[in-house]
Amino acid sequence: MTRSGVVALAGRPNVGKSTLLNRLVGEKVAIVSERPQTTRRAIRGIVTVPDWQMVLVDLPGVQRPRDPMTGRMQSRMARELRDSDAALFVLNGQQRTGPGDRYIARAVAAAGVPALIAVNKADLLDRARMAAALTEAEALGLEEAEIYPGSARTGAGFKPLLEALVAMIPPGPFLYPAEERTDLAPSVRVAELVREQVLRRTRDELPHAVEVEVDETEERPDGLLVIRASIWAERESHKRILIGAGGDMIRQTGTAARREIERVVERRVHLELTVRVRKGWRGDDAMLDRLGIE
Ligand SMILES: Nc1nc2c(ncn2[C@@H]2O[C@H](COP(=O)(O)OP(=O)(O)OP(=O)(O)O)[C@@H](O)[C@H]2O)c(=O)[nH]1
Ligand SMILES: [Mg+2]
Repeated sequence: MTRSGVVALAGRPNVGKSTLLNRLVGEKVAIVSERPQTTRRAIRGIVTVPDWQMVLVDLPGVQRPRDPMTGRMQSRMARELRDSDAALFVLNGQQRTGPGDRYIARAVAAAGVPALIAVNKADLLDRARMAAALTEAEALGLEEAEIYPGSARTGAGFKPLLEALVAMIPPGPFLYPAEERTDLAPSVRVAELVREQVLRRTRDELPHAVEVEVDETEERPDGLLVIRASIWAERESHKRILIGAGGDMIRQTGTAARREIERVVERRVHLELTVRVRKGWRGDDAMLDRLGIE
């Protein structure tokens, strides 16, 4: 008899949900960056062993809605929590818990699913801060939820957490083929890898103002994969930054993204990037629909 279940990862932006997902899956499924709100879509990562399958849903970090995009990301969280078998609430042990965490704790409690709390970034905490973080986690009021300290970056504390998650999944048939690691469409996965490199090279409001879309993929007879993608910016000034002096920035972005893409598709890639401007795309429902940001 197999077991299978869906575990939703919730937490404030930047606490390390995607890093933890990638570690659990053993592959880069979700992109990671220092910028808050890196994850914009609910991304599924799948772990399969002979007798169980766990589908982890990496949810966008939650904060106060500021624009229609953030609003969509939040209602998605509530829905995904309700539809899951268990919730993993991730905290950044470096930060004190705050209103955002209490909001998420209420959403987890309202969803009525069993929950665990991971206190992440243990590698950056001294004993006193870790002790305080555990006490703050306890004070969030999810009384049934066990608390696991650890580090998604180093893997410390990861085994007991995984075992506890596995114990929460119910009997049932596998939801995805055993070899699948994610439900992301290949073109979206590629677009995300480009966006990750843009995030690493931009700051302030620019990371939030950028989206990437794959326009075309062409397989050459010699096996080369030609990918054309657009980087959407909201302003001409953003476009200039993204292209950089003499095209330096876009070239570096393209080279780094191509390497990451080649690792995932396991073949040679030629990547062509074009920076385009669409004013206010984050408030444009048609554009958000097309980009799959529900
Ligand atoms: N030192 C340390 N850094 C970590 C750890 N986990 C994640 N990070 C870093 O924290 C930053 C945010 O990580 P993400 O995995 O993108 O965080 P997230 O919760 O998915 O963020 P959003 O998608 O914005 O909600 C990145 O720079 C990670 O490398 C950890 O255990 N230790
Ligand atoms: Mg993320």
